[in-house]
Amino acid sequence: MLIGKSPKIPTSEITSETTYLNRRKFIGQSAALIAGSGLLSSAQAGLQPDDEITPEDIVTQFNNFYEFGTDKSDPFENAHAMTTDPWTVNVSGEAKKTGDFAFEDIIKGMTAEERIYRFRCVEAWSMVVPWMGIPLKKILEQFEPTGNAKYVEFKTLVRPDEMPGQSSFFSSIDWPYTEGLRMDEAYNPLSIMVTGLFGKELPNQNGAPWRLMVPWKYGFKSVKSIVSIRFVEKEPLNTWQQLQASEYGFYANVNPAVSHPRWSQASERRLPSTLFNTNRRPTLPFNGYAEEVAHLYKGMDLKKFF
Ligand SMILES: Nc1nc2c(c(=O)[nH]1)N[C@H]1C(S)=C(S)[C@@H](COP(=O)(O)O)O[C@H]1N2
Ligand SMILES: [Mo]
Repeated sequence: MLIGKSPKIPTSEITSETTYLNRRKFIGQSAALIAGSGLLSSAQAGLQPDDEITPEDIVTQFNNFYEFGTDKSDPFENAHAMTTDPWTVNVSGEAKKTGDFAFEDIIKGMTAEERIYRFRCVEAWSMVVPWMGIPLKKILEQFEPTGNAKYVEFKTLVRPDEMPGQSSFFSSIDWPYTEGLRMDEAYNPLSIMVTGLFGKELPNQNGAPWRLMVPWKYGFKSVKSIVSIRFVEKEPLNTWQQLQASEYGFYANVNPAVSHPRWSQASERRLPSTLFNTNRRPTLPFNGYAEEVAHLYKGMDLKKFF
């Protein structure tokens, strides 16, 4: 039952599931489909001619969600234990409207749009995912952030009895998983809150009931299962920077010219890949979205602000 958990999606905007099951479907074809369904052209921004949608079983069974374990298969195996209804979100900080809100009330009257985005993990694998989402700006504006709100910080649920990774002796993460964006990044039209994928409700392992998606940044910015939104004046300390500041920064813009200290970022491995066909392709600046976002970083040394 979608009501109360996910915004209603007009059927005209849902591409039939059988389309997605066609594993060899190229973006060229899906672009025609999008045009036919009247979606925004921004849905296609950044896609390259040889991009094709990653098979659904990879998108939903090869995950990073350390709250459920560190193996790529752990989230799919363990995340069903997370209860996402009811879901309360605390809004705080530099905004006129703060407090506890029911997830359904925040997204009431908003429509999830399909956005097919390239998705690049800092570990150098990549996918192409048909997300369903709501522009982040639309969501944040309703809380009327004040002039002091320079950044927005997001936090994931903490519930160790449903999230085995949070009570693991081996975890060095200081929960909750925390991320943040500069307000102008958050208000960029590419930034969305994801509530679904492949035309369906968002699976737990992908960050139900909603997660962030900023396609020009490494995947760790896209914080899952969000329960806290805080408007702040100072740059938030995000989880991966807190863990290893020499390897992970705040900005995390996809950048072939800035290597991770332990591996190059010049190329990426597009899933599905095998030992014999690693399916490597060059990394694109801002993950292919330079035209839409490069202006946000004018005058900044992106080797320093990595
Ligand atoms: N709460 C939380 N959010 C998270 C993570 C996590 O471990 N915990 N992993 C991040 C990383 S490193 C990546 S690559 C993406 C993976 O998203 P996906 O599993 O939906 O592909 O989620 C990001 N969001
Ligand atoms: Mo990642």
